[in-house]
Amino acid sequence: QEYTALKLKVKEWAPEAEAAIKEKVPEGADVFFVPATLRPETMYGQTCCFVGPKIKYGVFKVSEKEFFVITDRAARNMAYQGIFPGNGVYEKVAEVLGSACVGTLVNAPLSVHKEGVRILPMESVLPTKGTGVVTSVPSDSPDDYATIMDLAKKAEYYGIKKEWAELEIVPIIKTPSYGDLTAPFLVKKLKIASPKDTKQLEEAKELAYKEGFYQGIMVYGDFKGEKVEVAKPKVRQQLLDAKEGFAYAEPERKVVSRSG
Ligand code: ZZB
Repeated sequence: QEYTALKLKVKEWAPEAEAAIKEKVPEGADVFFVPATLRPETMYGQTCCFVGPKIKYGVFKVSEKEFFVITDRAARNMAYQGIFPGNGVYEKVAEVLGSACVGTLVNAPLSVHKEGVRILPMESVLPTKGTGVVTSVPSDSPDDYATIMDLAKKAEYYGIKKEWAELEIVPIIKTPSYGDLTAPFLVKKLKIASPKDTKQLEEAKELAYKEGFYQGIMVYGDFKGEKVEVAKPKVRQQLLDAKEGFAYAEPERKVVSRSG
């Protein structure tokens, strides 16, 4: 599974996370949340970034100036992919729970939201997949759309500011069947009421992947008007060239997975 890992630089820490990492990261160093995505062409539409509230994350040293927030498992994998300075070596300088990070403001590369996006909680984040950090694109990911709707509805319960979950959802890709906001369309069509409707969400995800990849046309960004199939590797390459992203491969898993 070949992912694009994206570097979301922390602009302002949530207080609890700040307390956990303070004095463990040198002053002036940059810390990045690093989600893994299969859909680099949708990065314009990022409106927040999810962590599992109960997941334990490490803060790993890439250099004196750069630190990554990811799971231990992802750090171990990255250590064999030339992402850290020494082969097989990864230095953890701090640990922080996902819930402590909620509210942190990060810069999301390519996102229309230049002011930054917030770290928000998502119960369904798997600690065993990708980096355990998931960037949210509610225009094109049904899971993300269902989750932000729920977060906005129950903001107080989740201990977040409602407006953190209400950033504008801008059309990125249009398809003949679902219009220019695929995820909201499918969530409505399949009558998905909450992130707990996992069976329908799985179906919506499959439909969104297929239609988006084979029929999608970009309606935003440098490759506006081009087919998704064609634009996808180009957007990815831009992120790699700008050092805002890097390739991250997931070791073989037992389940059969689709190719990215
Ligand atoms: C941004 C994005 C935009 C994604 C989209 C999807 C879609 P899959 O599809 O199951 O093989 N993801 C990554 N890591 C995790 C994790 N640890 N827990 C839960 N979800 C995770 O998985 C790949 C996608 O699942 C990734 O690509 C990521 O969300 C999420 F418009 O990144 B994606 C129709 C899907 N659209």
